[in-house]
Amino acid sequence: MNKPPVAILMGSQSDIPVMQESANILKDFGVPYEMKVLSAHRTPKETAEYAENFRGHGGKIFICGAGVSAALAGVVSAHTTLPVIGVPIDSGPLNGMDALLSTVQMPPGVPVGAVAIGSPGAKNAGLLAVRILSLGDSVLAKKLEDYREQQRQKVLGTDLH
Ligand code: RP5
Repeated sequence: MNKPPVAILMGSQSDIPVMQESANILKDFGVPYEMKVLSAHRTPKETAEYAENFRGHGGKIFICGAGVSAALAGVVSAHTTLPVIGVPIDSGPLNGMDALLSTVQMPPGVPVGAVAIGSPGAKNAGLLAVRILSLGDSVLAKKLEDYREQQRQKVLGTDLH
């Protein structure tokens, strides 16, 4: 049990600015995480090994971001039975549509929960991870209620003239 509950993985160092959105949410909610660059295509053995060992070391949820032919979330899901959230990154000439389809079109039996392309998806991936963890954590559940109320107040406080 030496791993934090959430692993944020990404296919390249160039994905860091987008995946930082997931990290920011986890920080805000006080959820420990580990962030690593691991590529399904460029470091396949290391990726498989990491995915296989994460649960045994206390890990609970993967957030995987990758661009272009984005195989990372799917490959991680193939090597674990933990929940995997996939973030399609808009890093290629197709602006993330390629990564979206790669991430969302998983074969039946190997699930990946795909979120929106880019930073909004990375932010929601962090929130989704917090929601999953809140199933067994009443403190996190209360923080999520507070977060939702803050969003409500922000909308209601917007006066247009
Ligand atoms: C993907 O290729 C990565 O996830 C990244 O989004 C994209 C480009 O990678 P780099 O060429 O910047 O390393 O595998």
